[in-house]
Amino acid sequence: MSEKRTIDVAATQMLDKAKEIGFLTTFDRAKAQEPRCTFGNTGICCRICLQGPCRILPKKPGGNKGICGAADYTIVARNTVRYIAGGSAAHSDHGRHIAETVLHVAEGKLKDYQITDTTKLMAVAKKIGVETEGRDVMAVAKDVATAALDEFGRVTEDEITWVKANSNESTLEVLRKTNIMPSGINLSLAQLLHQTHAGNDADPVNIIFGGLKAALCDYDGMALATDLSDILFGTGVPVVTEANLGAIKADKVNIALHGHNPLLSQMVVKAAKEMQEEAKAAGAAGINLVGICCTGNEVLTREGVAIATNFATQELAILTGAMDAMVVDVQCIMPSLRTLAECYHTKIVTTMPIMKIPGSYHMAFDEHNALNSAKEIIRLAIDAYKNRDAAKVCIPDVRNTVVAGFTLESLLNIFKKINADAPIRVLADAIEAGEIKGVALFAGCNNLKGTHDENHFTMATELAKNDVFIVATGCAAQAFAKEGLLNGEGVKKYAGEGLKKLFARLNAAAGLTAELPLVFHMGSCVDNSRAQDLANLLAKEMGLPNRDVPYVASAPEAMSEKAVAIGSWNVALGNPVHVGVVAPTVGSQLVNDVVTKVAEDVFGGFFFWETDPVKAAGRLVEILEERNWKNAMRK
Ligand code: NFS
Ligand code: SF4
Repeated sequence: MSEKRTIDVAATQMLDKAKEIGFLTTFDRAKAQEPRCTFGNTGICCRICLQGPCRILPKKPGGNKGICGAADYTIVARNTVRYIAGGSAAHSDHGRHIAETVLHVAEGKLKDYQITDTTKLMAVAKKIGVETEGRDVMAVAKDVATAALDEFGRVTEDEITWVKANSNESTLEVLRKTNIMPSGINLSLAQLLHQTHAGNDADPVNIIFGGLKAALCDYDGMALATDLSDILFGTGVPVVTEANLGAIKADKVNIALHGHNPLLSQMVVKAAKEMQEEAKAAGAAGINLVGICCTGNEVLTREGVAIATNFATQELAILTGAMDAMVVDVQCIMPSLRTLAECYHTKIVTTMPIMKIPGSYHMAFDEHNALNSAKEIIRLAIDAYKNRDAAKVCIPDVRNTVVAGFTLESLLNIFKKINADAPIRVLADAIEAGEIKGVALFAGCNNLKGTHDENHFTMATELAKNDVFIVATGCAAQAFAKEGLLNGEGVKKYAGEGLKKLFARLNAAAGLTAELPLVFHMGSCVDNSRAQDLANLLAKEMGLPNRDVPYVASAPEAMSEKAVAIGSWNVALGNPVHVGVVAPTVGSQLVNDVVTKVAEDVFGGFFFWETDPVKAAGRLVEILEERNWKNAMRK
């Protein structure tokens, strides 16, 4: 574990403050976990049945086995794919919640939500084969939402809709041939849990393929979540805002939107607009919303809400002493928030039936009464503001300008100004001319096994220097936002000559008030589907199967089960994937070889683990160069 805690200046100030006043943060707890148990760390501890835990020494002469006889490869494969099941369940359940809401809007049951983007609705309907001609918007919305909900319960041989509709034919062929094309989400996840039950599948390759099927359900769930969120709340367009703890304002009622689902955070944004006067009546200059984690990315993309911080530093937002309420929904919310909040006036408000923290406020969010629910939360924050202790307020004066809101649509709108007929040609031309090497997606979390945000920053600047066009989502995008890579200055400081030339053309054409950023923020983690849409489009335009497109992905600080699921579908869809922490597959040479080597032969995509960010970036550049070289040779 690295001694340096973070590269984030604001976070460093807050961590010093925490030390001064004797708060233990997640950074302290991460340190206290060292040294890690090697069995767990490398994936060879099995706890799948009550006879366990069985810990395996794979190098022991004669081969070491679990009590049931499970070998290292079975145990490692089972443990790995069970991460995928968890991640896929989380993403797709989020998608289901949105789909259900769209259905209820279409049925006229919800007064506070509307169908906002009818253009996107029609585009999605066409894509998945829902009739649009001469039909009423609500009828189409109902069919699209129903199609999305059908993804969950399907138990037939039919193929899952969003994977099928979004993927290129050559990719689908591979998915079918390898028998990992899912039918229903619930079915695949249940089957995977069944497959990995004690005394069931012992074949590591078969287990991994079951895992990839579940990973495709993760992709499906997030693709429909993205589509339906855009339909409900609008498809983001470029916005200018700011990021880091300096976005918290001493003179305002501060509310952090933390978690993942836009159903709640969008309503809080709407309610806040209407309630500025109430905050003023309480003596504040108004209401200030800031985002943490992916719901923050959702409202950044659609509403321009500033980013406070990302996953690892969520506690530090409370340590500023100026956070009046933190409203959370689901996923990536540290239970420690409550303990910290107790030392301040901050109210932690949980809102979802499956996510409560003992001792915090629970205000059940009711879609039927969404705006009022949001208003109640804001009133709680205004009340808390009255109890704020000014002497405890300490907000780091650190913030960076952020230009975000780059959904695929908004990116293509910029490209369209250069090439109206085939906007994606703009990228393809730059690649084919050797001006840029390709596209890299940065996704994923923070992981305190390394220095917070360091891998993100170093890798992105290295790739930019090597003329790679960069898109980002999730906490990776938030790291870049905080570190000043989501603005035009980032281009001047870090882009290589080729990339700079492309930016000059894009800036001249874009006609935006702000210069384009070094890294294009595509949204939350479910919006990794937007990045895959970009890869698919690029593949088509360049006349290549996905496995040959100069497109790579990286999760420099992967943490969650969701990140494992995302990485895995990226591999299945043909993308090389870097992970910046050593994955718990290394306990079995066989499993590790399958996911890092054999996968490439089958899918074109593969994993590699590299904790050194300079080496990792170097390897990604090599991969892009190799793909370009092979493509040139084929011509
Ligand atoms: Ni993705 Fe986004 Fe962040 Fe990781 Fe958590 S917030 S859904 S899982 S930690 S990137
Ligand atoms: Fe041990 Fe087998 Fe049970 Fe795993 S499933 S805990 S290896 S006995």
